[in-house]
Amino acid sequence: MNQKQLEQKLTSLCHKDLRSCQNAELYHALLKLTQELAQEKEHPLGADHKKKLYYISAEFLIGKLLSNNLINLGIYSDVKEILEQTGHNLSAVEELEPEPSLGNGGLGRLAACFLDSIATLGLKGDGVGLNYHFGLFRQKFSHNLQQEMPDPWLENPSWLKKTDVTYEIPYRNFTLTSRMYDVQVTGYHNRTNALHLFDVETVNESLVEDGISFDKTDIKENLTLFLYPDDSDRAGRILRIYQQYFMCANAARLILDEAQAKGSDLHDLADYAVIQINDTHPSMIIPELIRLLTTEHGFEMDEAIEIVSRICAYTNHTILAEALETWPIEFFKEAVPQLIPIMEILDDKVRRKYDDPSVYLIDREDRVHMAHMDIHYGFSVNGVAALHTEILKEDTLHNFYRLYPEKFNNKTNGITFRRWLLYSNPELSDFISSLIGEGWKMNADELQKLSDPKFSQNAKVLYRLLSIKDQKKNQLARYLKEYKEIDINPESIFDIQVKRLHEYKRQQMNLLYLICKYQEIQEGKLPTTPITAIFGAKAAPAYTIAKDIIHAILCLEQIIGSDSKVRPWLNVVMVPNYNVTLAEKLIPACDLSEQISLASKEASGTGNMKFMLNGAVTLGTEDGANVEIHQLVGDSNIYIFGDSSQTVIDRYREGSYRSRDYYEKDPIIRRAVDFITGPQMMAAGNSESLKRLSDELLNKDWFMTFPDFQSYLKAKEQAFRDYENRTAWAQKMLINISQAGYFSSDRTIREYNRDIWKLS
Ligand code: 26Q
Repeated sequence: MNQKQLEQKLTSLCHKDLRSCQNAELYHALLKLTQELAQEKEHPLGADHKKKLYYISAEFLIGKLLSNNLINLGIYSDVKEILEQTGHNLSAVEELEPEPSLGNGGLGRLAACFLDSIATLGLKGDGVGLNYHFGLFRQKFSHNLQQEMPDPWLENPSWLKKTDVTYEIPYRNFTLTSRMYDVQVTGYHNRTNALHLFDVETVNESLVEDGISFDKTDIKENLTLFLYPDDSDRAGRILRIYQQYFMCANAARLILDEAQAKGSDLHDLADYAVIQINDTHPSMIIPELIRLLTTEHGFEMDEAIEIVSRICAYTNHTILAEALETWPIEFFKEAVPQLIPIMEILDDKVRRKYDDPSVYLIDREDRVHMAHMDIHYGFSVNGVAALHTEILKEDTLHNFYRLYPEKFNNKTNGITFRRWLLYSNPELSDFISSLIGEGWKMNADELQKLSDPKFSQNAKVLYRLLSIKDQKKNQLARYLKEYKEIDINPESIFDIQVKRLHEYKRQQMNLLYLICKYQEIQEGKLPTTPITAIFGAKAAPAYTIAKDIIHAILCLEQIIGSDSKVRPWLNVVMVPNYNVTLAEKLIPACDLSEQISLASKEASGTGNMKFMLNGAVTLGTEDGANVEIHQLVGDSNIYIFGDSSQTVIDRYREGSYRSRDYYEKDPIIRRAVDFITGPQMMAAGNSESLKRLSDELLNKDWFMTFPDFQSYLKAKEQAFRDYENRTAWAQKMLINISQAGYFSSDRTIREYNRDIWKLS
């Protein structure tokens, strides 16, 4: 469709001249247009390839879809121009689109990037998940505390299309009728796949009371209300089982139906389907498929197990003990007793074969280890970055690796460059294309051409790179002012840490640094260039210490904000409601990317890749994919600090760490920690919360901020010094961009397909 035709089509969808349209009318027309164009690229069932991938995930953090779809359909610039010519502005139209927050962080965003790459590579693969009505909560700050509010995203019209597919999903004492809703997944200049989100028609949104609390007892009415309902009590935890089973039972029926529709007799299911289990949340797909094959399709148990084991592959995203799902068997008894005999058979087979209780499915306390089921009864186990996979093999899952070395493989994460560069940073995209042509958009490795000395030694290129960064910093400053009433100085260094709030990610270490900096500036030691430290993070509603960390950051923000001497030199900003939409604006504007998790704890990280691609320089530990970033860019283009993962793992094993020793010996640490409960903070905040945080650091500090602190300080100061040499800094930026091609999710998906899915 050329620009003229597009304009005519939009006019007919609006039923009036575009000039007289409101933004809401334009948004609805664009939504319809996009859906029609995307539909033309759908491939009917069975028309092309026989085998299909089902990517099952409790989270799909897809972000807003309008611009992404326009880009993938190749009409973004035409639409933008049409709007401008008729007196409108695409950004203003985008503001009307609600962001579906159907995920919480990296795992959900990864699933969304993967769907984009699967479609872009022309592979037949759909996502399967749940249609949460409220997704993750909307975050507000009041009195320096996080408040959680529901975040509705479903409206009419929406990207979600009702389908005719419905199933009867059995629970212990009732049955729910499900319905499948589809969101189109457009590939970049390629096919359209689907994200299938299942829902129950009986959900009752009016159950939501004050904030995000609701009555957890009536499953029919609350099943898909929220992503991660508060699981601090038993009812909340059982609700998660109901949700997970709902996702898996629907997925299982869909997979069997589609295979049969394509001619499978189910004995040959492996020729028609492969399932990627995204962390353990969808693990019930294994016993449910076995159950359906044996009870409804007449299979013998052994053959059913064999068939299912040949199609399921499991991805592990974490080594943190508390995130490895184990559920008391009584929860299953209460919600889905039909799975228990199957899981007992699966456990029994393991016990007969292996004399090692650490690999059993059901432990002595009658808890089911979901990951164990995936590893025994799946054909592939992958970690999400090289270091993470090594730690799984050598440490966390070592006893499984000894049994099944052939199942283990690494798939280093990636990100879609369509959203994280083409869309979020068109200025940089266009500049890259002007230097090396457009080929990098299809083949990200071509970015390496940017490391040619003819660019890295070229003053004009470096100057332009810096001026694009300035432009993005100015755009961010304007946006924060207009939409969040936050003032930041675009001439300052933008030092950014945005990610879920978790102690292992160590926002508290950044906080301690900023306290030191504040104290230094007060004493007259000024930085050469002012610093803006930006945080964005949501804390799980029941995670007390995470909320204490947010509280302390907000208190510091307030203290510095009212200190006229320090304020021009240091600004601490915690942006509320960090989400995909904000990430798209923050990341391109960043100078220094904080990736400071305790080595061994961050499985991969994907924010680190987005920052690098946009020309930020990383300040990070040798953790997750930082290790691979470091290898690619070399020592002089990254700031690495802190203890190695081996040192950390050994220190945990010895149990030798005492944070108080560091506090007593190191006056800098002592002064910063004392500040948390000092008079200024106490006046700004809540003494109980501040005291709890300080006690946690002094008596536990489980994620070892103190041992890394001096090394963090040194590396960060070095980065700020280096920033002053603008040419040298621009060279670091360029090298980072040039090496980012490896982190395209197209590369990751090619590897999944080559080693695991084997789709044609
Ligand atoms: C577990 C049990 C009960 C309730 C909830 C959970 C739960 C929920 C979400 C456990 C884990 C998650 C999310 C994990 C996650 O986002 N992991 C991140 O995955 C990214 C993609 O692979 C990695 O880059 C990050 O390093 C990893 O932290």
